[in-house]
Amino acid sequence: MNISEIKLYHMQMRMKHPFTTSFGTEQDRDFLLVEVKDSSGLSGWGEGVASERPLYSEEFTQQSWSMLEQFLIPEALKQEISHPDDLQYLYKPYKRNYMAKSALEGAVWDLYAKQQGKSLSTMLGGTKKHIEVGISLGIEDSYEKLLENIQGKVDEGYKRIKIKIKPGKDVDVVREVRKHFPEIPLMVDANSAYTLADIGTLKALDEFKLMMIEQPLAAGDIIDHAKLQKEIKTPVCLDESIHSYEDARQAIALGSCKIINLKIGRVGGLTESKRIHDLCEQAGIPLWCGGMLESGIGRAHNIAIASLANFTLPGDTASSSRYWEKDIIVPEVVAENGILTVNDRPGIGYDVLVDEVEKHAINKKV
Ligand code: OSB
Ligand code: MG
Repeated sequence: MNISEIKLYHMQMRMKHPFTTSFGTEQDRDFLLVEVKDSSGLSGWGEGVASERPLYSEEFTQQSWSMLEQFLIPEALKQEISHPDDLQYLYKPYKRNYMAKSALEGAVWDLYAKQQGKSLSTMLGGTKKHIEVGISLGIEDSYEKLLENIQGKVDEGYKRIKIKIKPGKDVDVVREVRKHFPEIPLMVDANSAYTLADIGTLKALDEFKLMMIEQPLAAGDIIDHAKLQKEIKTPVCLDESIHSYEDARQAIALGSCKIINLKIGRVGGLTESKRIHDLCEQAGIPLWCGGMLESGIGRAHNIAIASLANFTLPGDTASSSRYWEKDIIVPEVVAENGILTVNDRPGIGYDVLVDEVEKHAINKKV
């Protein structure tokens, strides 16, 4: 593959609304972009989805920057890469740092697809032309605000509603939501806020016909989740416990979950995402594509991976306008009645607004 230059951008973009989970509130999104160029003038783009602080996982933006600057970019420029899959082998000696690896790998995948004149979805083996999307709603101080948020998103046509929960904001909140919305496809995400000592609370959630409960127990845990899944009817979905094909294989073998939320950044890139997809397809474990409050660039990658057949549940890849006044791609991502159309233009299929990228970049490196 012809790669002539790799550029790194440290971005800061303010979201329209603050987003609160069990681990904190975020409104100023701090993330990375990687641009990989070839000598013919084509550019591939990838997004580094770590946050400013290591609250969701151990990774954070400045760490991803260092990882890319010191190790991953020099490695990619030193070796001849014939296919984006090669990066997995190149990066294997460097432990974890999946979001940093994924940022560069995603840019290389986009460039590779553009060089072949094919869409990223096609290059990854995607078959769906339309994907269903849901929405993830943060914790609110009042029921009124949460119910209003849900009503708005139901009216927009989102295919399922996910609400964040934390100890003290769980069973009563879900009961209130179900009182007003008895039939909507509903799920909860705890972002690892509970332990097995809270089994009573988690069991109490069983009565609300939830599609699933996402990551109730500790990040990385698959042992206690397996115990929990045996005690509750609601399917457990793992997010922060799955960082690789091996994690997914072990979780499935132990019965730790019935569903997996796949995030490209969390598992180190599209090549690993595809392996996990194929494993889950064979094991009968449905997937959906999670989100990390991405800009349009990360969002475009999410849409491409979600076009694979075993992404059978609505994902968190909502419209650009849910997050941003103005996204950094055109056209913006628009879910119509909860359905996204998979782009068939080359690569990620959206044009990056480089002026907008420059406007929000607080640091750059060539
Ligand atoms: O746990 O899925 C999560 C956002 C940031 C970090 C973790 C999570 C989330 C979301 C929002 O739920 C998903 C999105 O809309 O991008
Ligand atoms: Mg989650």
